Amino acid sequence: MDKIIVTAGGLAVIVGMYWFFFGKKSGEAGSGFAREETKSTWNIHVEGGYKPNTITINQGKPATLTFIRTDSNRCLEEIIFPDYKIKEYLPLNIPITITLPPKKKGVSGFYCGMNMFHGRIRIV
Ligand SMILES: [Cu+2]
Repeated sequence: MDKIIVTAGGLAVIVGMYWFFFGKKSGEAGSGFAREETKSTWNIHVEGGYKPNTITINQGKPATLTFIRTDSNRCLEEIIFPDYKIKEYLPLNIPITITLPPKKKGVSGFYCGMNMFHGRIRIV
């Protein structure tokens, strides 16, 4: 009888732990995803890289990205979106707006003229 109680108790602990970890993990993933902001208009500050360097946009909805470069590093004066065949010059302190037509879901990237600084575009 004692053995059965111990086994049942052990099982309850295992189930509890499973519920705790699994439940918590899926909850975190869910809320983490919900917290991820999806916008079609983004302002990106170019200063020692791209801030933010990951943006989330909606598929099929044109996204307007405005870049303002305040970093005099010439490395950042050019921006390239290889998937969209877009190459733009970012003058210092002058906002430049780029419109992207996000056709398919997934992750796309952009980088500076020398491929040193990177940004990510998530299309959801
Ligand atoms: Cu560069």
